[in-house]
Amino acid sequence: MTAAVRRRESWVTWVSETAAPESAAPPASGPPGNRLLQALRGRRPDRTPVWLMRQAGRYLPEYRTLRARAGDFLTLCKTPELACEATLQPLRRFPLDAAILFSDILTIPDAMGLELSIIEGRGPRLGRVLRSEADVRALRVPEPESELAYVGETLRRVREALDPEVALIGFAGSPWTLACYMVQGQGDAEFALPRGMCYQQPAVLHLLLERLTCAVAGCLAAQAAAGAQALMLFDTWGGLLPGAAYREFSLRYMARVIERLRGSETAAHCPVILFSKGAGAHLEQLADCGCDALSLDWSMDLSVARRRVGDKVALQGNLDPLALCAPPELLRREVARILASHGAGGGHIFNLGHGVRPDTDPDAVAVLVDAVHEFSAQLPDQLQPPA
Ligand code: 1CP
Repeated sequence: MTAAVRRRESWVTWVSETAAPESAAPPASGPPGNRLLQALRGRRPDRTPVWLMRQAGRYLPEYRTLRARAGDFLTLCKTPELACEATLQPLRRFPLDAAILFSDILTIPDAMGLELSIIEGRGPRLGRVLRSEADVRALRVPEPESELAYVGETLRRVREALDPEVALIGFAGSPWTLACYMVQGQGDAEFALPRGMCYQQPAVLHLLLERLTCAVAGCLAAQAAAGAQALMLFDTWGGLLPGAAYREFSLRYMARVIERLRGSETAAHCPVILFSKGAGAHLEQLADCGCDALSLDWSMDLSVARRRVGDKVALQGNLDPLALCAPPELLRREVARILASHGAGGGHIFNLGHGVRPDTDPDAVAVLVDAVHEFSAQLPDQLQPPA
C-alpha cells in the first residue's frame, strides 16, 4: 500500500467518525465564487461543489404539486414560469452549487415532429418512430429560437432568479441516446431496434446521427446564449454498444457536437460535461473528445478514473443513487469515501452516478449535501490524489 493510499484511508476513517457538525470544519479560505465553474477549470475551490442529476423531480413533494398544477409533464416543460419554478425548487431546499434546466432530452425529438407524450407511471412515448431512410430524410433540424423558445425563456428567468454563486447548467441528449428513443419509440432496457440498425442500416443510422448532431449543437449553443454557464450531454445508452460500435455511433458524434460548440459564437468557451453511462472502458478516448468534464456512473472508483485520465478533464460523480436509502451515518461514510477516492487534487464535482430515484427521501439529500460541505472543507491540502 502506498503512503498516499494509507493517508487517504486513514482520512476516510477520520472524516466518517467526525460526526458532529459542531466539531467540524475549519473556516473555508478565500472567496467561494462560482465553485462549479472553478472545478470545471480543474481548480479546487474552498469546498467541493455538489449538485445532483434529477435534483428536480418526483422525489420532491413540491414538484408533484407543481406537476399536478401543470396538468402534465410537457406543459410543465413548455411553460417557462412553471419550468423555472421546477428548476429552482431543489435550490430552495438544499445549498447546491448548480441548478439544471428543468426540461427533458426528448424535447428535441418532439421539436423534430415526433410527438412526445409522457404517460403517467410509464414514461415517455413518441407518436412517430423512425424506421427508414425516408423517415430520417423527412426530419427537420429545429430552430431553437422558435421551436424551442420556451427553453431559452426558462433559462433567462432562472438566471435572473439565481444567486450568482450558483451555476446554471443546460443540457441535451447525445445523438446516439436520442436516436435510441426515436427508433424504439419509448424507453427500453435493451433498445434492440436502434442497436440492430447498427448492423442492418448503418448508413441510415449515420444520417440520423448527423442530423441530430446539428440539432443538439444548435440547441446547446442557444442555451448558452440564454444564460447556461455549462452544458451537459447525456449519453445514457452509450454503454449498450460494443467497443467499436460505441466509437462509431456514440463517441464520434459527441465529439462532433463539441467541435461545433467550440466553433459557435455563444458556446465557444462554455464548459461541456459528458455523461456516458456504462462507458468506463472508453475513459481515455472520452477525455480526449474535447469535453471539459466526465460525469461517471457508480461502477468505477474515482481514484482509478483520475489515474486513467490524468488532469485532462474534471470528474463528476459518482455516488450510487441507492446510497440515498442508507441510514444517515452510512450515507455520510459513502460521501467521505467518494471524496477520499478523488483526493485533494482539483477538478472534482460531487454528484450521483445517475439520477435521484423518485422513491428517495428528500431528507437524505440534505444529509448528502451537508456531508459534502463538511468533509470537503476539512480535506487536508497535503492529501494528494493517488500516484
Ligand atoms: O413527472 C414526471 O412523471 C416526469 C418524470 C421526468 C422528469 C422529472 C422525465 C420523463 N424527465 C424529467 C426531467 C429531466 N429529464 C431532467 C431535468 C431535471 C433534473 O435533472 O433535475 C433531465 C436532465 C432529464 C434528462 C433525461 N430524460 C435523460 C438523461 C438523464 C438520465 O436520467 O439518464 C433521459 C434518458 C430522459 C428520458 C426520460 N424522460 C422522462 C423519463 C422518465 C425518462 C427515462 C425514460 C426511460 O426509462 O428510458
